[in-house]
Amino acid sequence: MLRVRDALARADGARADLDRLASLVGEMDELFLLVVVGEYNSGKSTFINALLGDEVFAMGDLPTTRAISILRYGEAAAPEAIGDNMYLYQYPLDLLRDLHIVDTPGTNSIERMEEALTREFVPRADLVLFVTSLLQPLTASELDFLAHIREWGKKVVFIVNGVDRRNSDEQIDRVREYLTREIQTRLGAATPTLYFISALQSLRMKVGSRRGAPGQGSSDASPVAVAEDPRNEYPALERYVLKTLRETERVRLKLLTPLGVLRNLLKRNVAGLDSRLVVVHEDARVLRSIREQLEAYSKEMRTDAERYLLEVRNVLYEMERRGRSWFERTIRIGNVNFLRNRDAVENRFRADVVQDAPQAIEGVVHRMVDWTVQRNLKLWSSVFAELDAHTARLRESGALAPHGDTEFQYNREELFARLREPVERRLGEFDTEREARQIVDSVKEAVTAALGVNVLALGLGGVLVAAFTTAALDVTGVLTATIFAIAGWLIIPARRRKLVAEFEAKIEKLNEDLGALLSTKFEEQLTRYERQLLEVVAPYERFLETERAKLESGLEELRQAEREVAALEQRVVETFPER
Ligand SMILES: Nc1nc2c(ncn2[C@@H]2O[C@H](COP(=O)(O)OP(=O)(O)O)[C@@H](O)[C@H]2O)c(=O)[nH]1
Ligand SMILES: [Mg+2]
Repeated sequence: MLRVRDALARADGARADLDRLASLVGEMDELFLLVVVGEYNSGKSTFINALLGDEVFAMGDLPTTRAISILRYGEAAAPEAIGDNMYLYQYPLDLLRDLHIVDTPGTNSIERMEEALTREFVPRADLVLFVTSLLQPLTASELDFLAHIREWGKKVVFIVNGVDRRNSDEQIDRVREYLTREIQTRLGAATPTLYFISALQSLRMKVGSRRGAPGQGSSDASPVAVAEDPRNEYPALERYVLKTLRETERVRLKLLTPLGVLRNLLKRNVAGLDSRLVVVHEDARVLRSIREQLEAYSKEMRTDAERYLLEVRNVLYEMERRGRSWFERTIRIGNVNFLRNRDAVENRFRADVVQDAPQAIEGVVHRMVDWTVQRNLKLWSSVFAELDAHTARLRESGALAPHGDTEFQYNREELFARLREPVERRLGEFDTEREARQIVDSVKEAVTAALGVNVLALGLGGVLVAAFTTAALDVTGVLTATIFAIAGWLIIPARRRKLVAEFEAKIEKLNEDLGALLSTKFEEQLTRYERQLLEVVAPYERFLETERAKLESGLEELRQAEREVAALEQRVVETFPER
């Protein structure tokens, strides 16, 4: 029991069950509890009074017993309240030295609270005496209550009260047959033990015989023959309680009580943990799907980035091609005057070679960034939709309802709120234009720094124009310097070849640098996007992982305990066979 309690505490078991286990340990030290249940007015109090041979409990036509009444050995005294809705009665009857008798509020009265009291008390019973009436044997509510008792694995002895009200002896036989059949089929129980009695008759007889024999006072109540009615089985029932029960049955039942409670509790909790595990798997599936979406997004973005970078490379390639033919055409002896004019050369180079390459590249970068940002927005939207749908499903299935008295429900609800909130916030704050502008600006800054452009140029395009012109200037600078070299005239074709080669190298480097830079920047941005989403999801993933581990080890412990309980029950039954 202690082990199960600990395992249950670790797995966030229901508080009520933890309390139940804690008190169960204490209850094992207590005397055998004989608990009398039945609908109100079925004669429970009268029966107990008959056992005592005295009118200790109030009897009446209305629901009279409002609280659990525990009767134990002691000098007769006024009942004493011991806790909510529980009273302690004392009576000097020898039988009570070995067991306590409990009178319960009747079931099926309009006071549902009273029935609840009795229901809650059932697990403590070592033996349940179920009082029903001959005139109305086994009502629907009785059957329901019996099912509840059965859940706790209690032994039940049936008392069919009021045989004095029978029309004929056959009626008793018919009811016996009926009850045996119904209890067997409806509750799947073994042949029930039934006693047909008249509690009232027997009480009267015993009280009468006592009065007739003064001096016996409050010693043990001796069985009294109710000779008047041979169909009143009260004497047999009394023998069962006073003798059989006190001798061997008591030990067997007393040992089976905590085992039955454990069995019931384990069964429910195993089912509970199982369904929580299903829930955890369900949540984990949603998170996995979010991760998959993120992965798909990243993969798609990387593929698209390559395509965009290829476009950039093509622009540069075209420029390189134009440059080559430009050099072929321009570096000629006939162009000496033009070549001397540095500004003219620069302008012509810009017009003929650079052309709109910077704008084209800027355009590609813009498209690429816009696409990335747009798709990121879409990713967050679909994550949100996924969470939303999941939450709706949970709510529909009642999983988020605050019914659970365990930590688990609370955590789940809270974590879901925590998971939704940043997603919702991100979506609310999503400004695709601003975000794109920021990324393009950071690309621009990086290009400025990497290509050593010293300009106050506006926009990425301007920076690129400056970068290309610098590259060209370097080349034409060399050109103008060499053009006046003394031997220059003679070696122009060779010089031209060298210049073209230098230009090509420059462009190639520019191409490489720009490509590397763009893909680094892009990768940075993508990683930032991935991190943003993972930061939201990761805590919940960790929670689910802990929860899963906790549930699985809890389940294993509880299942092991179930096997041990079954083995113990087997041992008790074998050691103390039923008579
Ligand atoms: N005729 C008859 N009346 C009974 C019998 N047992 C109890 N009663 C009456 O039924 C009423 C309810 O009995 P009581 O013991 O208070 O029922 P409880 O509500 O189950 O405790 C009382 O008026 C009793 O006198 C019985 O065997 N025969
Ligand atoms: Mg009563």
